[in-house]
Amino acid sequence: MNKAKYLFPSDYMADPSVHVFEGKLYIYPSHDRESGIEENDNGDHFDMNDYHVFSLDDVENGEVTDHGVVLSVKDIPWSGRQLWDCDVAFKNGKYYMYFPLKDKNDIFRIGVAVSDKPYGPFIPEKHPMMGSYSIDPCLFEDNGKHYMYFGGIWGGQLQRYRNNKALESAILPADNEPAISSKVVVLSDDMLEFGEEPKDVVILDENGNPLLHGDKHRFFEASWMHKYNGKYYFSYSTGDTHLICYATGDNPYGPFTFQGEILTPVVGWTTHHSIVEFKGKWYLFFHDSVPSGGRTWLRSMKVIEIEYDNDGKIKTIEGLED
Ligand code: FUB
Repeated sequence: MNKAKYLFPSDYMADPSVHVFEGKLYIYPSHDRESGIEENDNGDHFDMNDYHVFSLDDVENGEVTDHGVVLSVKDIPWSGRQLWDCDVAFKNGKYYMYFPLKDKNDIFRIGVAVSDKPYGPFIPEKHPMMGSYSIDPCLFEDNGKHYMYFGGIWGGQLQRYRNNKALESAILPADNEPAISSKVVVLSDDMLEFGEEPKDVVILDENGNPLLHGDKHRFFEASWMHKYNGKYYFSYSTGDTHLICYATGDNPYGPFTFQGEILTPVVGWTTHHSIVEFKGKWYLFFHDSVPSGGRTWLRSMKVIEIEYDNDGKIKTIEGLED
């Protein structure tokens, strides 16, 4: 499969987080909609208010099943607005959906909702996770522990925090200062809270120095973690430079060394992905805004196979801008 294909042409879905549960691929996307809010740097135009779940049992020939609405803003007791990129983890017979949502003070928090099935419905907890902030949770299981990677700058509000504490006012670094990092945290045994203080996911260049804020490859949002041949691959979006990049490390906390670009810019401002192995092949799930004529808040899910070389380097996918 060397050509990207759209997964669900009949509605706008973005930020696909994909896992294998019960032998099938389950896709947990954001559900884009036209709410009439004008585009701005705060991302107010991404005004989503529910999630659907999708499944498929064969990427190349399978039918995509839409399991319908599994969680809505109106059912979340602490909700303000904007359900952004979610993800799901499995433990001891239960599925846990993690979602970023602005609370009633317009601050992004991360919430949890629980189901007995991978396809929901998911029942939200009464409060957001204690100490949670920012957006884009990604769940990764390794040696029996569940890790959450999260965070995003600009509209994702990560620049409002340092060392897990809210600042008096947001600070983006200067271009020659180290970039703001994604965060990683082990979850508590019951999966409902952080099990420790979140730590920085530091990305180093080939000389061992942290990537700088002015680097076009620095972290912006859309954290994803996967493991290939015993190595940990941290991948992410560079936001305003529109790339999906990756860095590798020896353990889930890093540090990670920058390796390269996985996906060059697609149509639409955002780019966001997940990487998963299924039936012996590796796939990149992502989105673009081609079907909506470039409207960046109306995105469509796609999938393409990825390839590694003998050194474990991922071959860059380019030329999907049209
Ligand atoms: O879908 C809303 C936001 O757009 C996501 O949380 C970001 O990663 C970007 O894709």
